[in-house]
Amino acid sequence: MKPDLSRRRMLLGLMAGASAPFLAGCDRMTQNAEFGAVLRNTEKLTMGAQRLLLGAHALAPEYSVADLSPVFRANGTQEPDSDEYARLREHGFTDWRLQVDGLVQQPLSLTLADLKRLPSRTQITRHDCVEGWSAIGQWQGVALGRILDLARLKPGARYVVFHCADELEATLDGSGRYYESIDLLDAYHPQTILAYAMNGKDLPVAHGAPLRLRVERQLGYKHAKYLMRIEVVSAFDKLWGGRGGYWEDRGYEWYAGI
Ligand SMILES: Nc1nc2c(c(=O)[nH]1)N[C@H]1C(S)=C(S)[C@@H](COP(=O)(O)O)O[C@H]1N2
Ligand SMILES: [Mo]
Repeated sequence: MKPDLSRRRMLLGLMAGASAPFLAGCDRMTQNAEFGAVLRNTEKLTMGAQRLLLGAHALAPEYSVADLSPVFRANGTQEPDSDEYARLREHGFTDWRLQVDGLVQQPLSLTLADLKRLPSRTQITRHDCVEGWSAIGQWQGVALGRILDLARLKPGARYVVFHCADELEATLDGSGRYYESIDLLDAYHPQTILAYAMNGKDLPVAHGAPLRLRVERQLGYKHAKYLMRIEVVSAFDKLWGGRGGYWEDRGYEWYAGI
């Protein structure tokens, strides 16, 4: 990336050169029609590449405190129905750990305090549920990319799987457990955070305490609540229904772009 950017700056400098005295020596070169055409084409190529990249990293709109929804509906599981979760909740989630494993060089086991010590991002965004409702909320948390950097990805890493505490459908084999997955592009998106606070307070149980995913350019069901474990994988086709998520296994799209 760096060489491209400095090359671009150099080219822009050259193109502005006609009026810059210290570049006067270049005038003859830039006036040469052929050389000018090469410069213009390179510029177009560089801009095209940048636009492509920017497109992939486009930010979801952010709002102001005045836009916050007075009521933010809770959807899906409102409280995981397990003794383990009840115990964690009773102890204020001090015993809770976020496991980070799979294709990483350094598996992690992080407390809520560990996560809160890392630099955080706060964003006010609109949540869009596929069922046809939206709400604007403020989320604070740590960039998922930062956690992945701490764990150091192994070659072959392509997707991040989120394993949740709740079973949305009671099953004997565990296939009713909520899970989700995103690719590394979304995982490293600047607005993709592991949120521990909502509207300025600790994340309420109904909204995924103690930690949930915010992946702002996708629909609500991608935003896994009640995170327990993050697993880095090369493919998710062997996991549960093989479609990369609880709702995906039941027919929803894996890429739920808004
Ligand atoms: N673990 C878990 N995560 C989940 C769900 C769920 O049932 N369990 N529901 C999803 C759906 S469909 C939506 S719209 C949002 C709802 O988030 P909210 O309860 O904070 O509104 O969480 C998503 N993440
Ligand atoms: Mo949803």
